[in-house]
Amino acid sequence: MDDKKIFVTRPSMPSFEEYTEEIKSIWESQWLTNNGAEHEKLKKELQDYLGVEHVELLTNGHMALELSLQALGLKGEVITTPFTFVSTTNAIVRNGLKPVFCDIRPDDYTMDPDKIESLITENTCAIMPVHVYGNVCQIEKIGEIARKHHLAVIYDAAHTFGIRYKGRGIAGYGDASCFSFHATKVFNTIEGGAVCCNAEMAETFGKKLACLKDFGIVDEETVSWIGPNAKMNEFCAAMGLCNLRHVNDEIARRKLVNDRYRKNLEGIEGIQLNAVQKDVTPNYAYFPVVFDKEKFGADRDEVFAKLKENNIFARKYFYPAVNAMDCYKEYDPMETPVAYCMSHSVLTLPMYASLGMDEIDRICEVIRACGK
Ligand code: T4K
Repeated sequence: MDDKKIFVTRPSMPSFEEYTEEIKSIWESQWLTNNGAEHEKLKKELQDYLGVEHVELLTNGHMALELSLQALGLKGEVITTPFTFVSTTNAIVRNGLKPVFCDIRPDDYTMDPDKIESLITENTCAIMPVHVYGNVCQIEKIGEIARKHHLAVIYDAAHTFGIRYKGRGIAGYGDASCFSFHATKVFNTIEGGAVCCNAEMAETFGKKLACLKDFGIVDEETVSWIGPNAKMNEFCAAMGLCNLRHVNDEIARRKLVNDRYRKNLEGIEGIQLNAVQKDVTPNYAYFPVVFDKEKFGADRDEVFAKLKENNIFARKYFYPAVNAMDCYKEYDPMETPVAYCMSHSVLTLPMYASLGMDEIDRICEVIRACGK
């Protein structure tokens, strides 16, 4: 067994010198948080990079989801996917809204638009789909349904940094898109997140978000909403400014990792690799693999255990499906059978820019040895 542990991911980081150079100005200004200079600079640079008119920076991706729902002032039911990180659903429930789970597509694991309309009731107010693993949702179909039924669409875009769809930044679709800049993401600000929207939404929704993330304070004597503290601080923004300089290189190196995995695993019976989507410029955020025991000879849990024995820590993102979690026991996970099945058969393999080609070959060798 190789002694070196391989984790599902490692954060991308600038050099120590680049970061310390970036934070020098914070000592000069003694401005640590509350929309400081680094915050403002990052906001502007992200607007350009993501190709979107408004970016509101936040403490994390979860607060992006939670505050988007609050800023829209929604009431009732939100149609969402159970095949996601629990944050998506928690954001809905913590706003006093009711999640209604829609099943997913078997090839890219995103919400199945053909199953949305049957879930719409007079109480439905919004759809919250997830571009899971960086796979872009069926944007046009979801948009059409939302327009027909007057529903808001808030995308959980936590996995989708830098992705373009039909040549346009993914952040510009829907009423709002919520990003995570957590350490484990393609682009990180240590902890962080953002809500992105177009100019039209920025006027009301964007302005409200800016107040909501600061307790709902409008000015020194006016508090108009009940908000938390969800402001990104200067040290996180500085990390973002450094990482943004290298993010194209980060994605290019992830592509090499992706290609090596594909070369090793493509064509093996019983192994389904992630869909290659038309019109999408990907970011290679995750490398999900679905195992079919009948055909491959081993199930997901057996492969997971064998990898672990070899010091390779793949993860079962996303198991259990949210509607199978203890805290959501009022739901029946069998009502979304595709999500249920995927959550039992998917494994996300290690994926990060500095993962070595020899390490990928070793991971694939362990996987292949599990098969027939
Ligand atoms: N929506 C979706 C669809 C999401 O996936 C997420 C977050 C959110 C919303 C909410 O966004 P945030 O509020 O988190 O910004 C991780 C992340 O904490 C979470 O951000 C992410 N999704 C989720 C999919 O994965 P864990 O509990 O699996 O992380 P953890 O600590 O086990 O880290 C995974 C591996 O990464 C470690 O084994 C080693 C490596 N690692 C991790 C950290 C934190 C490092 O090498 N260095 C580090 O600093 O949740």
